[in-house]
Amino acid sequence: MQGAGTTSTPGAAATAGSGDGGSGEAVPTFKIVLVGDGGTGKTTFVKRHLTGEFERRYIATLGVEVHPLKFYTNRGPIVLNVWDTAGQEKFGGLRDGYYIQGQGAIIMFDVTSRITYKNVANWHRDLVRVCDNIPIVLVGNKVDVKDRKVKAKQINFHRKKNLMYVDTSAKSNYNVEKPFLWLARKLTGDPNLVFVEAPALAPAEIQIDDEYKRQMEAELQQAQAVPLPEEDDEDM
Ligand SMILES: Nc1nc2c(ncn2[C@@H]2O[C@H](COP(=O)(O)OP(=O)(O)O)[C@@H](O)[C@H]2O)c(=O)[nH]1
Ligand SMILES: [Mg+2]
Repeated sequence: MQGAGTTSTPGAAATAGSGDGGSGEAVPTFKIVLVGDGGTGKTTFVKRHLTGEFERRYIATLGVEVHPLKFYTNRGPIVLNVWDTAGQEKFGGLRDGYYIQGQGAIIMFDVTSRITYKNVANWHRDLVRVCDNIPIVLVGNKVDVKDRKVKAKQINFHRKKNLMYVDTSAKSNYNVEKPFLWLARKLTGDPNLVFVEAPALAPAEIQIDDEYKRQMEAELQQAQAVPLPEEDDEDM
């Protein structure tokens, strides 16, 4: 860590009230909200990370499950408390209590369902209405499905709003740690932060072959290199 000025790092305030894991030193802890349409794979995704499964707690008044995901980084451990709904998003928006004091967010859609991508704009609007200026990752899940309906070149929302984008497959563990690595870098203000231990994950239920991964990564890279179309929100 740097000397002077560390108290004003983005994560400093978040350490208050966090557990010390028995070491006597507070582990920096951040609230991450997970949003997106029902059925996109949010719960499956957060449950891949076994440390969060172990200590998850249910907040009955809000109908929320909080998964404390612990990551070991070159800067020491950090905990991302990931908030997941009990399914309320299927019936409309979420209450402000879900978003309040969110320090980072993941907006998930399902690459096999166009409507879930269209609704990303609504989730983003609801989120930033309460959480102004927090790091947000857009996640396109279920990329293991070959009949993909939302292709890399159609995914532009993040480029207009300055979000990170990640392709994931929760069922195969593909890229499931990547959104958290990006958030951890933003929240600590250290772009060079790395995970020094691979997070413990539930065993993959399906496999994506390496050739298919390479192809997806190439398509994503190409799509990001193309200049943004001017008004393409509706023309998917
Ligand atoms: N093929 C595939 N199915 C997935 C993936 N992630 C989740 N699912 C399935 O999508 C459905 C909805 O998942 P769930 O986690 O309940 O979504 P949530 O409503 O957003 O929490 C379930 O049947 C999951 O098994 C994935 O990466 N690939
Ligand atoms: Mg769920």
